Amino acid sequence: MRIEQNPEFQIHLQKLQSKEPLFLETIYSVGNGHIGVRDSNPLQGNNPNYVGTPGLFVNGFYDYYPYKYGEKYPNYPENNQVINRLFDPRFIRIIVGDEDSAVDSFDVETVDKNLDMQTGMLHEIFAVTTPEGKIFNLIVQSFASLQELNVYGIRYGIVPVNFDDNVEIIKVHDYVNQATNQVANDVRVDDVKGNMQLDFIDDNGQPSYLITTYKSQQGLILTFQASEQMDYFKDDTNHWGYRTKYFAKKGTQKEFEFLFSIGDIHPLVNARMYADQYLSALNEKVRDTNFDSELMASAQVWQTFWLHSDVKIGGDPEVQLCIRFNLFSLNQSAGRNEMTTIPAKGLTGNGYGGHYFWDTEIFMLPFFTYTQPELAKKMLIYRYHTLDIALKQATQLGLKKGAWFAWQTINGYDASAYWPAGLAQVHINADIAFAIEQYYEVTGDDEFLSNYGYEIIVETARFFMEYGNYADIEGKRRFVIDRVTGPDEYSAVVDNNYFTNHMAKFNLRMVAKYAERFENTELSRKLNLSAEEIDKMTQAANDMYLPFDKEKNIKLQYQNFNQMAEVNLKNVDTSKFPMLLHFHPLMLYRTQVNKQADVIMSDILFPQGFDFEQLKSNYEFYEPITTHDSSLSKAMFAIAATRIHKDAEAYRFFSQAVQTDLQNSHHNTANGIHAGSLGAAWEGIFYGFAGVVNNAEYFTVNPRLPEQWNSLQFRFHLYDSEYRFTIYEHEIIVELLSGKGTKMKLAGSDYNITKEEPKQEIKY
Ligand code: IFM
Repeated sequence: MRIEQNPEFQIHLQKLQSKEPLFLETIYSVGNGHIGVRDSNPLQGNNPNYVGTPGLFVNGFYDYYPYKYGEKYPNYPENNQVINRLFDPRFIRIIVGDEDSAVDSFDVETVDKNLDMQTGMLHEIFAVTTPEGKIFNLIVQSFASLQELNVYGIRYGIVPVNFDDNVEIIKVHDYVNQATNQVANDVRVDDVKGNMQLDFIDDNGQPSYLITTYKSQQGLILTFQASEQMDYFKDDTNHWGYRTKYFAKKGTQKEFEFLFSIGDIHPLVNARMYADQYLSALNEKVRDTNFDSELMASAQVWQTFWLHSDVKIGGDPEVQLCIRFNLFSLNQSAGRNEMTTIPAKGLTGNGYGGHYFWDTEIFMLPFFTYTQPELAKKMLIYRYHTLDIALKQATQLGLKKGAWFAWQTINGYDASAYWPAGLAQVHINADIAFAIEQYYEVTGDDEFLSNYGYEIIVETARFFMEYGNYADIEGKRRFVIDRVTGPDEYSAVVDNNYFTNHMAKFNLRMVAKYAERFENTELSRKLNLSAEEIDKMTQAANDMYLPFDKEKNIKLQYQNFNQMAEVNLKNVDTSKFPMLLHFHPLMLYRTQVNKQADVIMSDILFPQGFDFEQLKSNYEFYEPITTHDSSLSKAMFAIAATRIHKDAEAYRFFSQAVQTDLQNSHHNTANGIHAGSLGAAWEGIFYGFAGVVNNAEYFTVNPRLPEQWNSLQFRFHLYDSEYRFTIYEHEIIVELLSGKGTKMKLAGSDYNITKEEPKQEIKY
């Protein structure tokens, strides 16, 4: 199979405005949800003075680092969890004559880079000059296989430009705790170095390692194979590797390829005890194969991905490229083993310690739920695997019942050192329940609901029953949820955050909605869920206090929001953005300044029967006081703007959101992609410009394309079927591609898309 390179799928260096090396390390990362490899300088990636964060991330492979608190109160997390950065598999040592890249400083200039998103292959050319002036081109091709998630391949080509001489290639990886010279004066970055141990596994004919963590007690096995012309060696200092020496001729290219097999994560004892067994399984994956055939197998999986998940935009090539990069990056980051999900930075950096947040459920999963539901399911099952921890966490913190999911975590335990913007974001519980219901509404997957989903729904609803209470407000008995932090992180520990209460209300209602089907089942016995408890939940949902300012016709972000000091953002010095890096948190919390969409989030997530004027008031009130310092914000305002027909603003916000990483618009892509923002951009298209509303009873599409676009095309799954939508300014074409079809409301009218009538062309 040969895949023709389609220019629309290439991230070519020339197209990028920034050429800053750390930014490029992120943008040109390759990954597959199990691993991610940053795009380091291949000759210097293991140099202690190298400025950057080169290396390999394995999703879920982390260690604990004790938090040092000035004042530590009960139940603060003892430890941070930080994703480990393993050695840099791109690193290679090249000796030209008597000059050695590991000792002498070779000058490495990037000539060109291209990431082919169709195949997942990164192709790079470097011009390398030795101190004595010998020049050679180093061509590097690499990929993380989507077919075989353990496999990473790299191929080096060497072409002498101005010399004939002996060249020696040495590929050794003998360290794990690599220093980073990245200066991180930013609360969003974890710059811990790592604290792993690397043991060589004796001698099975290729370099193989057991890498273990100290505190989290994890282990993984890793091995790599070289193409035939390389010799396996083990030197006096016990370093295993490959080497070869040859006489290089000017203008002649010689290639060397390596396939890494990077194992799954095991408990440390198992990893030690069964090392041989795990190793032989890993060997299987790279034996009797080569770079090209593994790349082709992986490229085929990428092709399938694009077939089902691509979004085609006519008339806006820049946005087109950005959205493709976003979808590509999301797919590169998605955990596929039910024990992991998507870190906020994907597997492209150690920003936020590699933690998982609500970003996954609210901003990224919708894309997967509609286009690769089986993958969304796996990531939701990850949450199920942390349910016991969430139950334990709730009781440890003093609640009688319910699950209190971690605000940010890898292993399920909360890892937020700063609880006002961390653990206090209890909306995470309802966010997870929301994503479960959304997955269920899109797939009708009963088995998932009974085996995993409903239990989470019940336990998160119990959380809100425990955390909230009744109070008299404006002469009425209301269910209130006090002392929480909503999505907006420039307000903290507030009473009755509209978004949180709204989400909790729906979480509580879900229990009754699905209760009947679980009556007298083993699950209901396990949950010990009585009719009385369900009634109380439903009652609390009905009595939920949702603060509203009638005069302004706005949903109030929280109960006392109107009392906070007003700030005109136009008067704030632009060098003070993002504000979180310049102001004490209290100076933000006491004002009406927002970091990100908050009230607007509930309008976006619950669009059914929305009130145009009300949404417009919310938008016009909240947008001017929002800094959009969070990359999750603009796409949400774009959706709201589309719904209230502020088309120019919608496009402006959307186009800024969609380019968050490719244009480095938050100036910190160096620390990793903003995976939530990339997913939010897809939502901007799906819920915004295409106008999709799905409330299980009806699937509706009400498009409103930006004037810059001639057309929009995408596919998605609904129940057992797959559809393709092609939208023009005044026409929707819907095609049933598989399955039996369903009823839909398209541009205000009802249609029945069936096998017999699989295509409809609707003028609107
Ligand atoms: O989850 C987000 C939060 O909403 C804003 N601060 C960063 C977090 C991780 O992306």
